[in-house]
Amino acid sequence: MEEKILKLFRKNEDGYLSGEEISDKLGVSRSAVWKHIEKLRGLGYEFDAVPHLGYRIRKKPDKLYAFELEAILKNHVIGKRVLYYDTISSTNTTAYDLAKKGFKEGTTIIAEGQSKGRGRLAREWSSPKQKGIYLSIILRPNLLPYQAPKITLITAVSICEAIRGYCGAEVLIKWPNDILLNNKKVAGILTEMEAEQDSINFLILGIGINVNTRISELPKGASSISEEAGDNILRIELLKVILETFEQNYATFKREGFSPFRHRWKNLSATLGRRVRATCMHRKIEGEAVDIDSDGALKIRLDTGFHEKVVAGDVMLLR
Ligand code: BT5
Repeated sequence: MEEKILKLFRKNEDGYLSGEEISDKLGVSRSAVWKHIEKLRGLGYEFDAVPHLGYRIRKKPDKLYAFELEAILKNHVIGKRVLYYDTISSTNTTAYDLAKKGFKEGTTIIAEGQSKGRGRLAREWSSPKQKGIYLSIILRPNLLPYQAPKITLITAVSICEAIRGYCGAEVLIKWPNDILLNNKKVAGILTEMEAEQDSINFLILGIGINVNTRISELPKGASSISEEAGDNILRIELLKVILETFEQNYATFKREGFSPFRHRWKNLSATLGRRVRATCMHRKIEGEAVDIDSDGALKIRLDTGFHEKVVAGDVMLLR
């Protein structure tokens, strides 16, 4: 019922709606309308209530409520179904459990905060409540397991394109999964999957973005879009743009593979042309990052002149 009331207000953007109109349109009593308005107040909506005119929404809460997102999202697959949580341990863990139960491709788990947000290799992901965007998407791509890293790369491209389009911040990608702004990490991607030897059952795409987070709430070397780009950002609007950009890119990827993204990734790269130290399974490889190949592996030119490819791992930018 609260969602229906919000829908009525959405149709009537600047005007007032009287309790009577709402009760007529929704077929409930005036006192029921009042109770639902109180419930919405509890969710953070602020109303002006003027005698003879009725109610008007003065302010919406800065929340990523599923029903608010669904009302503005133009997607067909990604985020078609959204599960919203105030705080959970990790959206990736919840998404994994739901994927095992058969939830469809595109199902998106969103949380305002995470108590055990994860990075790769069991690292921690700081997830201050209501400051960032923490989400996981269930994907069921028809790929071989070794091709999964490409999903991380097209996601990185999508996040950069969305942030640049939405607020102009010049974010770049540090291979494989970091999004940097002014050389500081503002977002990360965690891709996990359940796979057989020759097929992926499902893949969980986890995305964490520091949007309005203060530097003091983040680990060293991290920052947020608002800290670097100035303004306080409407998280739900940015989230919409990210999901819409990803849906388009994921559809292109399914049709045409990674090749349309390779040059876009290179244009957004903070890695290529830099001297790097890559750590891959305890091995350290140092040299100049010169390219990514058609599978998304990073090509490094060693000081000896030979090249090595790194398929997975961490990269430190040296100069
Ligand atoms: C990542 O790992 O960058 C992947 C982060 C994915 C987070 C999302 S949030 C939604 C979903 N649910 C989850 O539980 N996770 C995903 P990695 O490359 O391993 O980087 C981890 C390192 O980044 C940590 O060891 C810290 O040094 C640093 N870090 C931790 N929290 C950070 C933050 N909020 N912003 C920037 N850096 C952070």
